[in-house]
Amino acid sequence: MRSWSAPDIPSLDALGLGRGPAPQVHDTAAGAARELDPEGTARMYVCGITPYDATHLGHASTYLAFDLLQRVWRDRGLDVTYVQNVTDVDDPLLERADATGEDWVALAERETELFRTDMTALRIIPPQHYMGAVEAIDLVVALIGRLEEAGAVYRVDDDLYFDVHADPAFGGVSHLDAAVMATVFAERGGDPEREGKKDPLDCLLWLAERPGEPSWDSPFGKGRPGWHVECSAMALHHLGTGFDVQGGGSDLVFPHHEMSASEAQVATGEPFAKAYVHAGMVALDGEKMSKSKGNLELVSRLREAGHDPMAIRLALLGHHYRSDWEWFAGDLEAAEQRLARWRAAVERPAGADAGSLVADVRDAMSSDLDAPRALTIIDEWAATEGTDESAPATVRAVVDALLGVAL
Ligand code: 5CA
Ligand code: ZN
Repeated sequence: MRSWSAPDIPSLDALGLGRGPAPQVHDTAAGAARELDPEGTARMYVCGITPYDATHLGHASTYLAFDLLQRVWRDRGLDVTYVQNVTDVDDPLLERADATGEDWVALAERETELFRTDMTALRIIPPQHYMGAVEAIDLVVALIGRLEEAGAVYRVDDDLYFDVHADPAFGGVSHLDAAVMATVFAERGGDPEREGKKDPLDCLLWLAERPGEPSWDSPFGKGRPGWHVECSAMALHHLGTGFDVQGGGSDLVFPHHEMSASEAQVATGEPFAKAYVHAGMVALDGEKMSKSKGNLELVSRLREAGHDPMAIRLALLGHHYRSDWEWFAGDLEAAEQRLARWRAAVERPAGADAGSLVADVRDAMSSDLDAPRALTIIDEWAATEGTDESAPATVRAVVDALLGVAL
């Protein structure tokens, strides 16, 4: 499906500032930071929205984290092939459409379009391949066929399940023990209690047609894809195996990223991603911001209220991407003041020498995307007077290239 328009990204190299260092990023599977420095092109898949409600600040914060990683890679001189999905057919979407009486396709299209508008306003770099689950049905069917050949598929009634024991590396993303997996699986869309399954953790690959629900033809009968296999199929199709980063919020570590990695690994015999990178959860009123609970602060609502998207972006940048944090309206006021201070500082005819600032911001951003540290470095520069006439333009370019904030 259509992606959204890309922001301009200045090249610091072209401005004579050289190239930045390789990023060190925390890999959930390794439990440690890893250097992510591929040759030539970095390949990244980030799990996209389920479009049954509007983009909230939790979504924005997660996509911002991967936007920052792209900026570090680009500053290093790499190209980035970036893929993102839209889960445009799944239980929560169909349930919402049913509850409100809206056509599920129209609901998904409307919310996906709002998401594109929000991402554009926040200057989030778009994926080159933006693909809906509906568009990927053939890819999913082909992948399930490969899993069948590998002996990893069985039926419960007319539904198809993936046998998690077919993957010797199962558990290698989350490292959770079986009891915790069963609890989390039940909380996040799984069905550990279903009778007829070989293992409670086995996950759905193909859901046979249900009355009143959309379905597609397949060699296994009419139905629709399970959630996890959708992402395995799209990532493998666009990126192949062993791509650099599988990303998303930390609520996707298990079961989603564990299952999609296992399915891909059993089908191909190769590791799925090199690193699994997860953003922390944003809360509101003491609880994880979520469409299902309704405790949301929407990007579109803040924009409509007249807040500058660059201030929204700065407010999100004030929190390290891996931390869980709570949104307070005061964050936005503070970010608006910071934005005004920075804008005034880059409008000055001269400022303090920015030579060490460039290196320091690069160091912060390549050290597990430490945006809060980068903000402090810019704050200090903005608060200092100086006579370097080239410094304001340099700082403007650094803030744009590495933090994505247009001053
Ligand atoms: N469509 C699936 C992924 S294939 C999905 O999780 N959709 S979602 O709409 O629920 O979430 C979209 C992205 O936002 C996911 O990466 C998810 O991890 C992230 N996310 C959801 N809620 C929050 C939150 N409160 N804070 C931070 N990130 C969040
Ligand atoms: Zn996904």
